[in-house]
Amino acid sequence: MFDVDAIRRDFPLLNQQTNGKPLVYLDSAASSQKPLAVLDAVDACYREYYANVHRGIYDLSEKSSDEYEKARKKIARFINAASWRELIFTRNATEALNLVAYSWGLENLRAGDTILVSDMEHHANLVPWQQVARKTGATLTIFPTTVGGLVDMEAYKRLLNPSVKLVAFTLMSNVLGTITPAKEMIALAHEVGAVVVADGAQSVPHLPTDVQALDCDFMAFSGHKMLAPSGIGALWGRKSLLNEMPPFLTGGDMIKEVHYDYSEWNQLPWKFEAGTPAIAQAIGMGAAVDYLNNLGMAAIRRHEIELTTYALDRLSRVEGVNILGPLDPAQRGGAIAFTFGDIHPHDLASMLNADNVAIRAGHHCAQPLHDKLNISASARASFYIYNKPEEVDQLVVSLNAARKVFAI
Ligand code: C6P
Repeated sequence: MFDVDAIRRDFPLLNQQTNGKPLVYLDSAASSQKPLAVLDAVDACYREYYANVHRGIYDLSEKSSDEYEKARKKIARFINAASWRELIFTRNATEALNLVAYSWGLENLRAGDTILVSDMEHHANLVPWQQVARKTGATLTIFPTTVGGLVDMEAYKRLLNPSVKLVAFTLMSNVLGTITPAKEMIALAHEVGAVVVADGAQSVPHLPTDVQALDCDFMAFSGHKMLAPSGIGALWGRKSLLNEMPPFLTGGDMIKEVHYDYSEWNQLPWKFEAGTPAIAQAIGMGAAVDYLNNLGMAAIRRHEIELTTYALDRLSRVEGVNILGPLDPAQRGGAIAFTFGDIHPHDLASMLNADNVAIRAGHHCAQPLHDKLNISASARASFYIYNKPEEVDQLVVSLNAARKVFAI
């Protein structure tokens, strides 16, 4: 039983009103709220055993290091990594993607090589590849989505050839909601010898994830979209690749030996974790994974499909609403971007805010996709484990009120 009322009791922030109107939080694709279990884990870290990790030969530091490494193991299991050594803590998905671009990309790409990315990528999975292409002389090629917001598999296959050394794409679009057919896409990319970088920022919080079954080479994700504190995320990478890669950042903790004229690197995963890490945040991410596991990722996905089905149906019946991305809930996640007549999404979000309904408006860090769709911005409602159908109803009521004000 997926008991949303019980879940909501774990999220004190959701239980608030402004001008007598209850908060309707529909922006979890930007960042999720945090349950008590995560707040308590972070609080306990600072109150009871906080110290720097991997450095102190005293009880507090050993406890802190243990808890930090326990969190890593939980998160590695959560995505079914073959080894916890393949799980590198980063600040967020953006830093994880930059790590691959600057470490693997600069070392392995050169003129004549192709980097292939989709047309619906978040800037975090596009701009680093633009930079690497500029620095190495490699060519950046974009593969398209169809009018319906699905990957154009025929075009993708046509663009794959032995010059393609790296393919990077999202597992779930933060604008179109599209769940990409990743397994098939990865197998096709491997056939031409390409390395595959999967952006799991939106998918890992919402879908069961198994990096071994997917068979990708790298996957990036953020803690803050999956109930954890901000400031912590992860890169999972295949050990054989990570072992060969140079460090991204250098300094303390990532070294085995340092001399004035040379240094040797620490083993995985610490080779890629320079400096004091986000200790309490990582421990909070471990607690978030426990919370998600208790609910069960399959049950979370079922809840999301139910809510998305309901929302797509209700929204599509609001005159003037144009939903972006696939309309089949099985092919998409719970981030629903839309335009509403000629109301600017920022004006719409401000009006909805007056009803205490929080949505996101703008290009959602996917400006090229909006350019392609010939729109400057969109509004986006996104759901998570604590959202309920009544909140979709409130969104629809507020949209209809906005329609009257803007006379569309
Ligand atoms: N998208 C959104 O509102 P960071 O900011 O590093 O935690 O995540 C970056 C990122 C990468 N890929 C995808 C598919 C994403 O959705 C995001 C973050 C948020 O859509 C904030 S812009």
